[in-house]
Amino acid sequence: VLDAFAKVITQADARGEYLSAAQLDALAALVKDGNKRADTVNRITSNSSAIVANAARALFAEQPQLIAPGGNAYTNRRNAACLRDMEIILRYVTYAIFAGDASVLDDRCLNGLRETYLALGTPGASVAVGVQKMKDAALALVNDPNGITRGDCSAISSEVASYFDRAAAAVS
Ligand code: PEB
Repeated sequence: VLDAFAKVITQADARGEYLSAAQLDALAALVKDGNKRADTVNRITSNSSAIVANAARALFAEQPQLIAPGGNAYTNRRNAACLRDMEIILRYVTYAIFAGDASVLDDRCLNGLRETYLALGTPGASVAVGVQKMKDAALALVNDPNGITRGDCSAISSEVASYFDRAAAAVS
């Protein structure tokens, strides 16, 4: 598991070089905007249950065959497994946001997930739709101007979006 600092240090060390000016600038920007990152993780974390439940409800409304008899989320056991999977993915996305690096998401959640779903017969494309719905909800929270100092959240928003997109691409 790497964070944004460990990532550039590992890369520089592999070449036996000092950190470059561009790398130092990028890390300084990360520190400067650290409160945006922490607020983002806090907002998503404290709304995680609603994010997961609303995304699953919307997914099942769009793809009712999933919860119809014979569907992949039919029966309480499979429905619970589905909600749990979405919760796990969201949790690793929040770790990646806080670390400023996707490696924790890749290594501990997405690696082998496509193969797992193939083996289970779980439709990965449907999981990806659920992940995209969680992304929309998370971005709405990140960009909600209520109760927070207003600022430019475009960089953190696109970074947040990229982790959800990465998860969706890994299973679809
Ligand atoms: C991945 N998901 C399931 C299983 C595993 C994962 C390993 C099999 C074991 C089990 O049932 O618990 N586990 C999960 C994950 C990590 C992990 C992400 C990362 C660290 O350790 N079914 C649908 C929807 C979708 C879904 C499209 C959006 O119709 C998910 C939710 N995952 C789903 C279902 C099962 C499952 C298992 C229904 C149960 C499948 C079955 O037993 O038939």
